[in-house]
Amino acid sequence: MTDYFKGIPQIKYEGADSTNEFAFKHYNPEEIVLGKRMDEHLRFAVAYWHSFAYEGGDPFGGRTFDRPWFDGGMENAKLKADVAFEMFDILDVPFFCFHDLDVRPEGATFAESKRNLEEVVDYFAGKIESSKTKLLWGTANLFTHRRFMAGAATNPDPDVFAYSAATIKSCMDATIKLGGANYVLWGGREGYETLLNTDLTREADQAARMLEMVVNYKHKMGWDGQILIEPKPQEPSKHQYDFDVATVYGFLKRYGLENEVKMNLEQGHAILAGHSFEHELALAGSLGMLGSIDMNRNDYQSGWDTDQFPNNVPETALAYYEVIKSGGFGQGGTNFDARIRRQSLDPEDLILSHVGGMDICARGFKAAAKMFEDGKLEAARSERYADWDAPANQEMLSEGTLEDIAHRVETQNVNPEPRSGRQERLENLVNTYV
Ligand code: XLS
Ligand code: NI
Ligand code: NI
Repeated sequence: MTDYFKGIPQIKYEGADSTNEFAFKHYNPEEIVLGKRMDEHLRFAVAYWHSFAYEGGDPFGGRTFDRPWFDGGMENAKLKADVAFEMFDILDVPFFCFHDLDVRPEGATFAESKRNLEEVVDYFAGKIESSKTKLLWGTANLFTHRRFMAGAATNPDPDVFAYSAATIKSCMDATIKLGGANYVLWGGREGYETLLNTDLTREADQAARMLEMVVNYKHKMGWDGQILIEPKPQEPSKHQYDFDVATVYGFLKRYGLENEVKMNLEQGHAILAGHSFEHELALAGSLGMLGSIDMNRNDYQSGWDTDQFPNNVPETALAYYEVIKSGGFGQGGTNFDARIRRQSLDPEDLILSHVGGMDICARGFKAAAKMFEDGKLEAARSERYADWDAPANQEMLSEGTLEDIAHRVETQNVNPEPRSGRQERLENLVNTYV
């Protein structure tokens, strides 16, 4: 036991009337909703990078946090792991997620970095054995070190492509060894700073080749985890290739990988792409591409990817509604890709941010479940399209030709009568749940 969280109790569900800061008011892991426990629906995960590696920096200033595991080598990596698993335990969170760089010291060579990762992974494996917390997903950090400044798979330098492939292999090995459920690829620098020096055709082919090798390796290892791409339109790149769900789907189709890869969707990234989170989720659901989510929110004034904890029930309700509609998470989950603000210095802040986030998600989820069970929204949606059931209309979608349709419109005097879209009525309906 470290003494990092000393005095902080295990967080328990106490119900909506509780005034205890260190308690869940809405997230009751055992509560049965839609026939399943809440913890099995939501599958919460803590993001290692934000909670244990983030130092409090912003573009104008460096470290504000004072964590005893910052700086230094393997001893501190293990101290960090000890504290991390203590936090998982306090929150009773079923999963965590990590990048290689979050958990191990960077070595002087690739081989040394790999050995460091293996040592930490062995340490994690020991902890996972006696912990309730498992690995939701692993990933490689292919964006922080300067070698990746012009991309990883899409770099003009083939040595960077090779270094990235080797890094991905070691991170997939770590994920598989730890029993992870998914492997995520987020290409923060797979894009460009200026088109003037960029060959779009080559870079797309390189990205596809890397992904194909990842998929092949997954199959070779007989691993049943999901490979997930996480879309984001920009930041840190001026333009990122995996812009949004639609773009990623087009890319996967172009290279024949659409049945091998799904997506990890992030609230803040959807907003940066000019969409709502529910748009991205609905489209992924419709394409059969929804794998997992990164839950957070951006600051709506600054326009940056500020990775704050969610705190808006109506927004999370609409997001979870789409998740429920597409059949739930399966192997995915709700990863808090969220960090506390740089003035939130205390160990309590780390805990209570997650408590609040989990409660907000639980409220949103329960509202969404109720809305789904009642079926009124879906009934209204179906009714809007009901005329398509008529045989003459079905025919337009199958063998009808332009000439047939033109003939029918003319001879039967088809004359469309506009109908209300009822938007406000539907908004009112949704507001009865949230
Ligand atoms: C950054 C991304 C990153 C991925 C994992 O914006 O959200 O945190 O989730 O590499
Ligand atoms: Ni992000
Ligand atoms: Ni993310």
